[in-house]
Amino acid sequence: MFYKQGQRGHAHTSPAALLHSLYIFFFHLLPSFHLYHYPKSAEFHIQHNMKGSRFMFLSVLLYATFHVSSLTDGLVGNGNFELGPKPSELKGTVVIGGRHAIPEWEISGFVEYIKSGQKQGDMLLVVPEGAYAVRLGNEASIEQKIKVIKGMYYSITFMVARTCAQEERLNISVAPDFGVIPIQTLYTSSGWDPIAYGFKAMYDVVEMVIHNPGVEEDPACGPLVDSVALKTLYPPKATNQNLLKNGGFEEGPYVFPNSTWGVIIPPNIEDDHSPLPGWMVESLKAVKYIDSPHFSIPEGKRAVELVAGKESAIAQVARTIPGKTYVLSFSVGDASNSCEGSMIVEAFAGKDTIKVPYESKGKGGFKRAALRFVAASPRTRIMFLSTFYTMRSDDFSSLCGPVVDDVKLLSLRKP
Ligand SMILES: *[C@@H]1O[C@H](CO)[C@@H](O)[C@H](O)[C@H]1NC(C)=O
Ligand SMILES: *[C@@H]1O[C@H](CO)[C@@H](O)[C@H](O)[C@H]1NC(C)=O
Ligand SMILES: [Ca+2]
Ligand SMILES: [Ca+2]
Repeated sequence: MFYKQGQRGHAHTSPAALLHSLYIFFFHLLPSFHLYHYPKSAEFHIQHNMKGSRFMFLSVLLYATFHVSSLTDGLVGNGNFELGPKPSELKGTVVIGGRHAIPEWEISGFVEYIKSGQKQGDMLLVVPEGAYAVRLGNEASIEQKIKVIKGMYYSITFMVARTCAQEERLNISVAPDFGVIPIQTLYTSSGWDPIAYGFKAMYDVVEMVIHNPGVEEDPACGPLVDSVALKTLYPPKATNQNLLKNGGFEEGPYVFPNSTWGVIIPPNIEDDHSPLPGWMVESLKAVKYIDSPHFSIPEGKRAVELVAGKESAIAQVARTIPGKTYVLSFSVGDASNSCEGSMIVEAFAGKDTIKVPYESKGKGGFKRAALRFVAASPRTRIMFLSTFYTMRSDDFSSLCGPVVDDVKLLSLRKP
């Protein structure tokens, strides 16, 4: 859902904040309910486990809270930069009107306000959404203060496009978290990528800063940024139905409703908070988070596409009992995005591994696979990667790969 600028503020009026805190409060009180963070299952579990008006009240409250929280999901104030500086605050494209020239944002350094269709030399600048975006030149940054709930997890999704040939990077930070995201590999051929970043709110008001740390000869060289959106994350817990958290990838970053490109999840840095709760993106390159309105998804509404061969992997550490036998089961498929050919997904559980071949016709479909193993230690690392790089048959500049979804880890009673 997109919320027009100004509306976000209403989502944080005190009743909403109160309900939100109540949610956190009850969440801590009720660990034994196996409370998934989806409204339907929360209701279901509570009504099934307990009867009586007190618990009906709870389920109503939880239901209400979920609805309130969803109001916060969407663009931040003027997150699409459609509101711009006054003509007097611009010199050509360069914003010269001071820190507050772009409504809702605070800017510094060499910031340009770019209109769609504008040319730079022979190059036509692409604006990902609407008619305007910003370009962050040398040492440029844009920041916005956001009201959040202290202790909760959030993800930021924004669109970024490279405009010059050299290496470009962005440092996105919400103190004390920060992540430096290289904008070298373009994962989509549209010229821009939706990128996700996760953080844990340490204060009630946080400062989100997007900064280009580069210093180039041409001060205007730097990435274009547009469509900055925020989503609250509800990190799911492991249950006795699944020893892995968020095994179906249903909880994850904000996906723009009309973006057909999925969302790029860059590799985590140490101590980072993943925008894909439970999972870490490892290695050098990103994975792609895909949604059911635009892709074929094995289970539920979300899944992960391994787009960068052995250079990207997703992992999670599960609690296990040494000597006990476990079964790791999962779906391997294709996203119905013209990603064709022989694919292999490698799954790891500690030192045990399985290679799962999948012949993709690029039209959707999946199969189940399972790895049985005996745990060697109290913590077992579960990891998935794709053996090969694959390119879309309709678009040789777009990386693609096998889809992984519905990952389950269970212990076997009789080994
Ligand atoms: C999505 O579509 C809406 C309505 O057509 C439009 O206002 C918005 O700018 C679009 N967003 C993106 C990211 O393309
Ligand atoms: C990124 O930004 C954070 C917060 O402003 C800062 O502490 C960190 O040093 C920056 N890192 C780089 C590589 O620019
Ligand atoms: Ca825009
Ligand atoms: Ca799923």
